[in-house]
Amino acid sequence: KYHISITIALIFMSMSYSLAQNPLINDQFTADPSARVFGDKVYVYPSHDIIATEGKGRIGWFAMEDYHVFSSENLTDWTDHGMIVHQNKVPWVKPESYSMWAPDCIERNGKYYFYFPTFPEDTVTYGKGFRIGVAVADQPEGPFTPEAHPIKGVRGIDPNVFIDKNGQAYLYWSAGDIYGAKLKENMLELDSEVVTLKDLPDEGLKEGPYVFERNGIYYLTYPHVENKTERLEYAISDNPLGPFEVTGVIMDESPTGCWTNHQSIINFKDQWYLFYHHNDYSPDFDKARSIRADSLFFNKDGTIKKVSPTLR
Ligand code: FUB
Repeated sequence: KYHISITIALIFMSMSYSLAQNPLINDQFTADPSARVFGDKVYVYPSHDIIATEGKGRIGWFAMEDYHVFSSENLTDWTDHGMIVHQNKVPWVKPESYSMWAPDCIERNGKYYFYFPTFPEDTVTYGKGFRIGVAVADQPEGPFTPEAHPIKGVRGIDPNVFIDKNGQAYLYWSAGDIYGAKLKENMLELDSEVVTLKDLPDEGLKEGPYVFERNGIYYLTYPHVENKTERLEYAISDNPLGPFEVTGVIMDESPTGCWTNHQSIINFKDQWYLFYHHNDYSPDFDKARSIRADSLFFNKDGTIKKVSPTLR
């Protein structure tokens, strides 16, 4: 079945060069896009989906062994800067865990901090389940040097970092609910207690936090499963750690059944954009996804207008 999926994917990919801008990357699977504006370019740090095969990941499940970073000056032409972090090159990572899930990257004082969740090798020291590591670079495209240990006090997936106007940085992540804490100036250690972000919906999985600020409003955006597939929702607050008020839907559930979605939101050249993913190139297997972007608009009161994906 997966070989058929791959064949279909390759056919779609070869057709795509003459088609529209979405999906953004056409020669490999990409998911969970974390978009950032660094200088005059947009950089996207996605997960890099591959198809698991015997001895290489868990067949029928997500499989990722590394990360690439892509940049663009116009959101149409993308440069692949190549592999920036590989599971076998991070000291604390279980070799060949194929679980390099959704990352994020942020700049502080001329350094670029790349956050990624995956499984540790030493479960006695780090426990079972996902931990979150950091790799540091002098340029957005690397080379990135991984830290020797995952971040202390953090267990979960989908790291997201937000730096407030006063310079305080925050780390967010998910583990069923969404959690947050202050980060130290060094961006490598927590600087506060971990809080469970309130008041998000009680029911259903919430993951993929992405926080941004606009006109004094802190927006916490997150995929939430209420029905069958993930819907992109948001909540607002006047404080980066909440409490938040559930405010609306950014993108409805996938009309074609892709189970996950995962977002980031940036302002580039005075236009807001939503980055997200869909399984365009793998319609029969929703763990092989492709990143997309569409314009995003706000209402006068600061609420977000729903984005309709430009699906094929
Ligand atoms: O890519 C693996 C997982 O799927 C991510 O961590 C979640 O946000 C979902 O997109």
